Amino acid sequence: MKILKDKVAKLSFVALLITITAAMFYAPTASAHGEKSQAAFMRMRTIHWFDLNWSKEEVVVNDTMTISGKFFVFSGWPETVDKPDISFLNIGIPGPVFIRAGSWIGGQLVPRSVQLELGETYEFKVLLKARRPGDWHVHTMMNVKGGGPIIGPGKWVTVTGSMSSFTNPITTLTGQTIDLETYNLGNTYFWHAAWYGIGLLWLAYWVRKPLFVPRFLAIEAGKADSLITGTDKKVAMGFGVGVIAIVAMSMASTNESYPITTPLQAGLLRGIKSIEMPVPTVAVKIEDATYRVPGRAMQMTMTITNNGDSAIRLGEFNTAGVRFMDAAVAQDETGYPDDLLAEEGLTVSDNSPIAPGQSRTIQVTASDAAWEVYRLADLIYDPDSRFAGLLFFYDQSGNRQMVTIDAPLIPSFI
Ligand SMILES: [Cu+2]
Repeated sequence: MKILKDKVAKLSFVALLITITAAMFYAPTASAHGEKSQAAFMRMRTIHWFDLNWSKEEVVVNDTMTISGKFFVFSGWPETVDKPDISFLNIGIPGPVFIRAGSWIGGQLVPRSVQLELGETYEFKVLLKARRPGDWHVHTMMNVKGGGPIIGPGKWVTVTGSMSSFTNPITTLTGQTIDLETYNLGNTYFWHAAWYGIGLLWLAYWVRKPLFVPRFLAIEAGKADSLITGTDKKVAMGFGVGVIAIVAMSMASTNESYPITTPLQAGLLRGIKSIEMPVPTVAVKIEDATYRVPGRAMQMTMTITNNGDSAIRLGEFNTAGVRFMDAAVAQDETGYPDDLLAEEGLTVSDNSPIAPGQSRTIQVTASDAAWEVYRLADLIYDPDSRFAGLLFFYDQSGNRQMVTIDAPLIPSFI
């Protein structure tokens, strides 16, 4: 009976080990990012990305591409999300399929976190170098401490070539040129294998002995002391001393080989330059906004007042990276991702030019499957159903003005 219990215990232990190991090595390829599952209010009321440009749709391994554009840090930032006091400009991709060779906000290199101000618009650029061939969805992204990664629009980019030719050469501060892709990789493999081996030896020593149930019974019977023999103590001490000796010796030899090391740099960059946006001469008041669930359309009644000196028309409504456009006024010429572009998604009851000094109340409908596909309509189930976005107005000579809107959204199920 005792032997049987022991066998079962050992087998269970081995099975557990196999399960854990399998879980570590099994990592299926993710085909999407879950960008659609990020709460709609997070995408609509935090960072508004616009004027985006992905410089290439196809890149060869080792070649570079840039993603550039602007983002507006929404003034009506939700109370439930920490303010972007510590933010990091990032790119949302499935793992290191590109490396980020550099990123800039307002022309300043930002390898660190930055402090962003609500209500400001910033210009940014990220330089990427292709590493792994495949079709990848490349998103803009802002990591906000206390707010999580806030994902921006994504576009499919194809990387061609072969990953084995990828190099990432850099010159260290001591003048040595190394390839970060393969630098000291042998060392990494060696230490992983070495510690794994030592761990297995340690396990093997103890697994030979009676395991859980017999040990439990021995302890219950008050014979706990008999479970650890003199040899056990010696072996354990040997392992302890050995491990400390290996760490001390390898640390000494590392210090000797690399006398100069600097820690990874961290810290916060303040005073990042934002774009001086002209004060809009268009005033927009949202009278009401409803979302019609069956029609996948949002309808807004808004009063637009033109305080400027040239006539203007509404050309675009942009929210969560989805662009609803009135093709008669504005078209996209940047190759914006199709699924996020509703070229004729904006219907305006009267979109004739609004003359200077004039005020007009209009019905604006933004309709596209993107409301459902991108799950923005989930907003209506929030306890604070508000939407927000950017409106772009154009005058006859093509000048653009940006106005932000922020209002409650009432759903309609009929
Ligand atoms: Cu994606």
